[in-house]
Amino acid sequence: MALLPILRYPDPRLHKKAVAVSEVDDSVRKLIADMAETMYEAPGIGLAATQVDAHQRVVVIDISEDKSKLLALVNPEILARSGEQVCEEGCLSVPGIYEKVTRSERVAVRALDARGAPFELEADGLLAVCIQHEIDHLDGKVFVEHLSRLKQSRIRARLAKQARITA
Ligand code: GNR
Ligand code: NI
Repeated sequence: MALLPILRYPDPRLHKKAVAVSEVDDSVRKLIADMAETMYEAPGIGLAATQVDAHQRVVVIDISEDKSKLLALVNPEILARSGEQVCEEGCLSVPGIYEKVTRSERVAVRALDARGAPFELEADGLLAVCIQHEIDHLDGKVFVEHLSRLKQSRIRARLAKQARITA
């Protein structure tokens, strides 16, 4: 396993659209394992392949307290959605920034698992938020793009200032 570097907003590579995985082979399983290790180490509750500059439709999620429920989603698709919820979101690619985003309360998702077998999942609450946040990454969208232009430019300014301080 290996820790992978995480791209930081506003890196333009975060806006690439990931392509579907044609076959879940050992290289995809290695990507899943490395992404899981990277997510746990960060630590985060989700990670999309886009964030580690691998532009394939692969996501890992674990919202459990004890890091015991790793979920790997290959080619995830939202089949149905309902309701609305507002959650304060953060992102490993936008460190230190937390903002409220409105998303669907409940989603039904279809994906392939790490063996390539299809499965369906119904999620609500934080898991539903995380799935939507990660699929956005695969489509090249970072959560701050759900916010107003004004908030986005303030966030870019704050990140640029942080980068100057840590440089
Ligand atoms: O670790 C993460 N926490 C989080 C909190 C609220 C809503 C979404 C997330 S996902 C984020 C990890 C990440 O950046 N995934 O892409
Ligand atoms: Ni994110």
